Amino acid sequence: MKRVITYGTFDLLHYGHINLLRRAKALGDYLIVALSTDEFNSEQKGKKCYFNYEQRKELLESVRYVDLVIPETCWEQKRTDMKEYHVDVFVIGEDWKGKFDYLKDEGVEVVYLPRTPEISTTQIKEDLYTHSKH
Ligand code: C2G
Repeated sequence: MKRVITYGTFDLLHYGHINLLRRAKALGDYLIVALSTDEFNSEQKGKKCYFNYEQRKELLESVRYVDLVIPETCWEQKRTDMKEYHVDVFVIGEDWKGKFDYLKDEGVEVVYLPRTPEISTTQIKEDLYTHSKH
């Protein structure tokens, strides 16, 4: 049982997120998503989410590639997560390339995947705002 983990906010869930989750799951048999809490988003990531943690969690749990959703409450939990959840592979978008190489010290394979171009939660919000003006 190869266990994969990824981390993120996943607000306004879109096909870019799904592309990431599908590829992450393909690297193993069991995919854990550490979902950024509302507090972590606002205090540490400077993100204001449209959907709250429970709503984002429910959406992710409905995705066929996702086996477990856990809270991401701080930057530092990754090392302990690798041990606690017996993780084999850490996956994240390549916008984070190099930032989590230290997890290799925990015996974990670190994989950065290409992002899906042209889609982002920020872009969706901007487009909706622009359209609402016309
Ligand atoms: N993503 C992607 N393509 C996009 C948008 C997002 O592949 N067009 C990926 C990101 O690279 C990330 C995941 O989808 O791997 C979730 O995206 P975000 O919610 O923006 O995640 P982020 O805020 O980068 O959180 O501790 C790590 C952080 O929690 C990562």
